[in-house]
Amino acid sequence: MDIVVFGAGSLGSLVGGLLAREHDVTLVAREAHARAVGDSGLRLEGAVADAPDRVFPSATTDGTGLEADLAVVTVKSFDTAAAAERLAMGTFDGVLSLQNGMGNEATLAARLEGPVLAGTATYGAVLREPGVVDCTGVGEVVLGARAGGPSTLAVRIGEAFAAAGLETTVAEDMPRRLWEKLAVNAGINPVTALTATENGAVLEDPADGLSRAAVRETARVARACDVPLSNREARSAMDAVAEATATNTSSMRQDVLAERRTEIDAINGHVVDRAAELGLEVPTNRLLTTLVQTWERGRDVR
Ligand code: KPL
Repeated sequence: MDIVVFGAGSLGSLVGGLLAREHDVTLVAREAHARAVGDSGLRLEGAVADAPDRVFPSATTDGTGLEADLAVVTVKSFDTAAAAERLAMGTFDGVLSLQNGMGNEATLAARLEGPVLAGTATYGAVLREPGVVDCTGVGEVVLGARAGGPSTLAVRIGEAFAAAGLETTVAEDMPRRLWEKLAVNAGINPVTALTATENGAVLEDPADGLSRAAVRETARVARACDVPLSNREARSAMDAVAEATATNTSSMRQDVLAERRTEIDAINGHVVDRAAELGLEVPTNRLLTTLVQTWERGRDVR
């Protein structure tokens, strides 16, 4: 399969690098990373079983006018609209969002003609330097039709991902899966970013109470949106991801360390906005959102 990975940061580079073991992959990346990958390939480090330590995807900084069977979108949520404008100048049989936060698929579908699938990824990944990505936790990719139900395209993409050795599930309940992943990110990302800890910290006193409250509130808002996600399911999803990626630096903490804008608006901010529309109180998500947004303002990255 010909696959373009649009947004080769940490997760995009890991997914693209793993896919390149089996498929023709093009990474759309920042200049230094694209140059390093073009010169000497992409080095895969860490918990990647059976991986050659170097793969050779193509790499470009220009995401316009590309053609492929599939575009995998891994840009930050606040860059989704800009990515969609560039993807619209290319030709793809399908587009798969593997991003954090809620609303990315709708943003893509509003601007693209072809089918847009929803996906989540719980792999831990860190881009160590241009041309080097570290897998810091084996998770899974879940993908399917964004409104739920069966999709032959999702099955085909699932087979292509599995053939490259990615842990992959094709799901027919993507709205629920997206809320479950939102709960995981709502519990892990801001807490690890604000406390400068690894993901495993949210399982322990004193951070566990804060993370669990954020997860509980998220599950409550999901249910108010007619998505069947119990508090217990959301909490065990977060616990499982935090355990599997215990030593990983969450993407939000990576953003804070690099003094970049975070995805707080599309994660906890989304919970706050939906709750306000529904007349629900989500004090923990509101507090975490306010703290991270205040940090962003202080760094002038909002
Ligand atoms: O999605 C993630 C992130 O860091 O954004 C998890 C799954 C929490 C892995 O770190």
